Amino acid sequence: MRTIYSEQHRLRDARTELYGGELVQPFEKPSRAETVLRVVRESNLGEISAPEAFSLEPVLAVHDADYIAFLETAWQEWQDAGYAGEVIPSVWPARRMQSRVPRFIDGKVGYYAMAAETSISEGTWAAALSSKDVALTGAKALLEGERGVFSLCRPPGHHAALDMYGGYCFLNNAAIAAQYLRDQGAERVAILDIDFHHGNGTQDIFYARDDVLFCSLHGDPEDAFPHFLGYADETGSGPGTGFNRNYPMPPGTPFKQWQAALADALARVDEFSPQYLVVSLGVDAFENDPISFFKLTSADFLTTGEMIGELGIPTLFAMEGGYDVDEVGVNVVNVLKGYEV
Ligand code: SP5
Ligand code: ZN
Repeated sequence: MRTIYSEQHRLRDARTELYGGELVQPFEKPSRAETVLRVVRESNLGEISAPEAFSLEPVLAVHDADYIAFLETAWQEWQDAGYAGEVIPSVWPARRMQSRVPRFIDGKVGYYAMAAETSISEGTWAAALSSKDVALTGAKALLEGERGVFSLCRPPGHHAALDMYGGYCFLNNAAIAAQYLRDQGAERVAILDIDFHHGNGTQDIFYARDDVLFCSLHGDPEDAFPHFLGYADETGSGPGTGFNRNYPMPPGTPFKQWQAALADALARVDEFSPQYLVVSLGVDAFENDPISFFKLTSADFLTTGEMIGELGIPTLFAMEGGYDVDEVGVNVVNVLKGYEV
């Protein structure tokens, strides 16, 4: 399987993450992608290629133009305000307040953020742009006939919604790729999100649509980030009713239970008979992940890849989360190897 990778991901190297009331070194850091790349190489998964550069058009097909304009200038506007730290929101349009976009950067940040843990740093926008190129290059390879491609995206994307960033995500790489596949002629595309966290951004983007099926396995929002979306009764709206499937699971969930949810999600995907499948490939369901609470082992990720491969659908794997830096490479490559069996 081919891997698409860009060194530009290193431009996303924030100093701070708001965690437990402290500013700590971010869990989502450059060494994650370096480790994954190293294990891809060591395991001879296949060729590693650089992405092609795409315009903003496929980005604007899933994100609002005003949100994109905000991301482009947020760091500079924060500098212009004279702040010493990284961009962190301190105020939100909470219940019964206005939802107008304010002029000053503090207000804009609160408007476009869905979470405060994710600092915008210098270089974040450039890295996010390259991450979407990595995803789109993978999607293009599928259109050209490849059976499986790994887009080693960083920063990740599945928490980024129509007009919101957060959860370490800025541009929704999986959603951008899925929409691109649709726009290039695919009638139906399915997205399977196996990252530990609910893919609230992807759900948001496709919620009212019946041409993109979204299925997500994740920590119950009662207990896990992003807390405000991801319940099982969110099944889609209007024409999209029945085309959104959530599988929230409690703390301590072992593979046996997670696998049953995966089997159900895969049955839904099969029934939908999409031309392409996009997998939001987070491996933070791993038992030693520092911020998550499922109990999957490294071997379980191999089984996961095998189960996905049994569908026989051309698949784009887009990297999302996974924060045990020592094991993130093995876990990701196990999914990809399992798929190829
Ligand atoms: C792409 C992705 O995986 N994003 C995840 C963003 C999660 N950020 C918030 C983490 C809050 C963790 N709190 C966990 C407490 C563990 N003791
Ligand atoms: Zn995650």
